[in-house]
Amino acid sequence: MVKKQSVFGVAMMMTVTIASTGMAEFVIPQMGGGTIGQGLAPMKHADISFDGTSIGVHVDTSVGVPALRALEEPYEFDPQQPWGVLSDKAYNFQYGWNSSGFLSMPADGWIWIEQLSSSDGLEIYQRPPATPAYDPIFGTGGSGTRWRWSLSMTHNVYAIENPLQRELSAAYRVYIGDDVTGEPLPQYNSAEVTLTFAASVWGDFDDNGMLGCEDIDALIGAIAAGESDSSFDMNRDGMLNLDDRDAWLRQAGLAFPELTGGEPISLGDANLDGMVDDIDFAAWNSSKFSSVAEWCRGDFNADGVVDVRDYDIWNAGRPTPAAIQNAVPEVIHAPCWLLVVTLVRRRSAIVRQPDGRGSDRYLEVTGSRRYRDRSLPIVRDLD
Ligand SMILES: [Ca+2]
Ligand SMILES: [Ca+2]
Ligand SMILES: [Ca+2]
Repeated sequence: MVKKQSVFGVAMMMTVTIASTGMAEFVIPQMGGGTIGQGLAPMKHADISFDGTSIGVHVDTSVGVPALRALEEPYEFDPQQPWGVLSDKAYNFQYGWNSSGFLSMPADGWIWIEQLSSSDGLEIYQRPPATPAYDPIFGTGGSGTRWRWSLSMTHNVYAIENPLQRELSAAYRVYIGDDVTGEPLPQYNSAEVTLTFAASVWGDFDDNGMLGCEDIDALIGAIAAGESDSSFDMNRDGMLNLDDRDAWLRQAGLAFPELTGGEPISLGDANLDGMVDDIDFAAWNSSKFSSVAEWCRGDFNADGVVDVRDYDIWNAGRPTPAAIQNAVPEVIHAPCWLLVVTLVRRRSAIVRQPDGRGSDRYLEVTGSRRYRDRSLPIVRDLD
């Protein structure tokens, strides 16, 4: 795969183009997502039965949990085609609604499927034999939550743009409803089933299921080095720059709403705990004037050095800067001022020295626990 790159020197920041136009190769959706065809990703059927009174559903457990996968360069979906709705999304259509045998419908009813719940961001589009193909269903795009099944094997497609979790699911009730309206007919018994999916968390570059320092440090390092690795292109604009840093911070904020209220992680929040405070200052302080291209050690602007520009970012990100501003009456952009800051702070603070980078500086994606970094130095102002 050929990647072209060009560098625009703007101040100290580089913007690298990842892909040039005209290189895209259009493909059609494959059952396993990405370019994984049916041979590698088998069908996984939810077999539906009806005995005249009750609906039954049985999901094939011999096939593993389907994985939502996105296309990788240079492959793209033609936006002019119906399946263009899957562009930039991880997707899969291994799951299929299937009849477990001959199905005889009552005179007044038909088999309907209602989506009861689904993971945030999960989208569903119908596929043949349902028509029109790739129309949104099951609540996607404001569509109805009920869907009339044709009784023929149907593999609808599940898609998500920026997965926040490794495990996603969608729950359904399969029932006999009015042939036209889908209103449930109470004389028949329904069945419920949950379909589960695996996904890679967007921005989890080391694929450990968590968004943490390892991930944003890798991103910052790639931006600082002027790399052209498209896997870091968080906002999918074909360039690698601070917009991708900001997109990662937005994604992390969405992943940890209990810390951030769903707002982006703030600039200057070195340890990603949802607060910009002295702990983050200490991270910056322990790396200052070093060639370090790591967010969690204070390179907030991804220029490969930890310096006064990063300090300014931290300072601007503080919700209540009173303590620092009391100690530092005015900001002077010079190394000598930083020495003053350090001296003032050493007089006015108890500083526990850092013990290097820890492995536990992360926030657990699947957990709701607040994970405060213990490996970073604690700075406690006395004033
Ligand atoms: Ca990670
Ligand atoms: Ca913090
Ligand atoms: Ca910097």
